[in-house]
Amino acid sequence: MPESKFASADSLRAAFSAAMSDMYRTEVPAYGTLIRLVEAVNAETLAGDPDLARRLAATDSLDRISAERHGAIRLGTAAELKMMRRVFAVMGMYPVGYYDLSAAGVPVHSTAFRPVGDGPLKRNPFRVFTSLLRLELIADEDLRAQAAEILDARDIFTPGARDLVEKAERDGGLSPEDGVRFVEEVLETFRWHDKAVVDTAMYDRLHAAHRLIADIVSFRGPHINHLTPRTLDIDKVQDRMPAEGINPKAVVEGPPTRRCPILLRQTSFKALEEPVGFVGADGAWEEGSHTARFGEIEQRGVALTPKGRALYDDLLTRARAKVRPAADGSNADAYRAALAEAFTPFPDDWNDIRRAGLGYFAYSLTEKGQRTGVKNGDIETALEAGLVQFDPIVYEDFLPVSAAGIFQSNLGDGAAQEFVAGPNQRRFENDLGAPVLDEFAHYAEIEAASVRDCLQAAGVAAAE
Ligand code: OOG
Ligand code: NI
Repeated sequence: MPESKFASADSLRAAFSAAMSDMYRTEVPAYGTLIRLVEAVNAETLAGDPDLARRLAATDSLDRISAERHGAIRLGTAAELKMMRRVFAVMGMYPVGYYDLSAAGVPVHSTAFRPVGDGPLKRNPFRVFTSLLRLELIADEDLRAQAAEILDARDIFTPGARDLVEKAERDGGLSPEDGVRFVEEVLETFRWHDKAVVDTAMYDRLHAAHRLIADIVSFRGPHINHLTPRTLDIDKVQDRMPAEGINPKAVVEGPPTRRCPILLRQTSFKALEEPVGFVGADGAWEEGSHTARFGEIEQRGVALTPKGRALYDDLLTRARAKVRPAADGSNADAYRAALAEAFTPFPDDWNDIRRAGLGYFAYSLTEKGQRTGVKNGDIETALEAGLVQFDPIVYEDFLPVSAAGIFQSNLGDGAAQEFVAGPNQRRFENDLGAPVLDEFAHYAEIEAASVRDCLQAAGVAAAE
């Protein structure tokens, strides 16, 4: 079959993301409320800032501004992670970054499956933050063995999904008809199950070991635990959640409110307690509940260099040493103030950030640069002469401290736990069956390519 007969990976990802959004809105009505609030605030923000509206219209598609940017799942075994990598690859989503959450008391490590490159990100930015349980962090050996046995007995993928992944790998793509089936089959893996595969006694033991372990081990599949649209004003959405009847987590994760946004800010409404049937005697279901699913929002800024990231980490640590945000929100104002104060050393002007080597930027020729070309190959001189301009490169990845904050606020205040384990990227990549892409190297290459393009295009223009 010629390549043009295949559904594009971007279109499959777009269809998958839309199907997930529909399913999640139906399953979790509070999420539908959040989406409506985000849409309202985005519309207000655009109406109040025509300049922003113009810039966004040039780079994004405005009608999809509130579409989901990411979701998250938690897997139980290496085999599940490996297969998930193959599933996501069909939709043009590749593992980027390694996140060790054990440092923050969560017994998982993670990557984000995401589109790589400007074109695919623009066509559909959907990514899935994917965590793998670190069973070795369960201290109770007997429980660890039982949990492993329960996990080994399940298959989270439908036979149809497995067949279509093999077909896509064999043929190099899927026909549009197969693509439709593929999305339907894959969606099943992310569906909520209100019947557990364990009895209450086992659930309670898993839960006592860690609430997340119960969430991963007790069900037939890794239900999507949240979806995350993009907001243009995260502080406003956070403030307005209570009036809409949804309960926000105590504080917005990430950097403080700034003129020049950096990295990623996120917040969520707290996970809902939902009814679940546990395996009872004689085939009966015992009524109980489980708390896992929530809704989140995000606002992204410039990707930071290792130097910028080190400064960010240092300032965040300082703020948190001063005020540790409590899950009940009792010191939220004090935390916000400490955060804002801690970040004063971080420049809040694009050119200062750029010149200090703290962020990644994409360079392009100005109109004048296109006319006259760049005479010498120095980008700084060309900038000063108004031949070249720069734009921040958006951070497309995640932050371990923020992720831990999102996990924790949905696990309850008492859930923090100490684990004596370091990061283990090699083990993770082994389980994944592939290396993860280094996000810093990736952003550095985007920046370098933009410089090359400028100078080359300029060379061509000058020679004409
Ligand atoms: C994932 C939490 C991390 C984010 O946005 O940082 C995450 C989870 O709760 O499974 O999604
Ligand atoms: Ni998230």
